[in-house]
Amino acid sequence: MKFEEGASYIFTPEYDLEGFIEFASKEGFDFVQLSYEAPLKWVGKVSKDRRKRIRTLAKRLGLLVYVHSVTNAVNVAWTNSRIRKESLSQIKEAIEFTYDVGAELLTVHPGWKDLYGYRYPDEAYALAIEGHCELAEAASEYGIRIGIENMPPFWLSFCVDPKEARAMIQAVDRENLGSTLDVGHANLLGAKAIEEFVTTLNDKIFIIHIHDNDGKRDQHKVIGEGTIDFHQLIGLLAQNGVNVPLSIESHNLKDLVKSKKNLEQFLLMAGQNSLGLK
Ligand SMILES: [Mn+2]
Repeated sequence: MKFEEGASYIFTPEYDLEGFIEFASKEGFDFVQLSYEAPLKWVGKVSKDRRKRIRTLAKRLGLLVYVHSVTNAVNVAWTNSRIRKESLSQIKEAIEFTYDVGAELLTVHPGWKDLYGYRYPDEAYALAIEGHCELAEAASEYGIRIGIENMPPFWLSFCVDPKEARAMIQAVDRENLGSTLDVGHANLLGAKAIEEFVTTLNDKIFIIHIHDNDGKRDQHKVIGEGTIDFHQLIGLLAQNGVNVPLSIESHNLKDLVKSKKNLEQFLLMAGQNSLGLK
């Protein structure tokens, strides 16, 4: 099994999309995950022409592209209906951006309970499901899949543990909607959680976000510098036939390069253990 390895750049104040694509190509990544953060100046303002140039550049360099949707202040479960409408509209813009840059998979967040959602969690959950159905339908018109990401166990987010993640995907029940499995977030639930996610979600996992942490905080550390057992993770993926892109999420380019090197060591080790990996 050969996994695609990708670079994803998060929490960065500057966002040079073309430069990032060139960096990823130079460092031998198979794909890039671009973040669409509409309210900020860089991505939301990317013209149609520039999107086309990005698509052409990635194609010329042989890189696949995946997209992470706007997340800041965006919530499919807002109980304030006008703000919720704006959230859905920004995620739909992200779907269009995904299409324009030649990608076919968009990661979104599951939504969370706001002030009233906290008091009426069933109603908030119903809003989240209805919102994801609407988004899945909008995405299917572009031939795009949506992965709902599992979140760290903080705040009031939906889709934190494997059962919740599976239940949300089943409730939406659209072929083009599945899971973005973030193993760093999963690790915050305990050592067994990653395994439970892989076995529970299985063929509904569309892409994996990969980074490390100490099991307590969502640190986005370099792979191998936290408590995640990557050797075990790769074995699990192979045993379950989950051959999906591995998107390394780092704070900076240096960490991305280090993480890639370490990930390749883990892949190599797993291969040596006769799990059929290459
Ligand atoms: Mn993530």
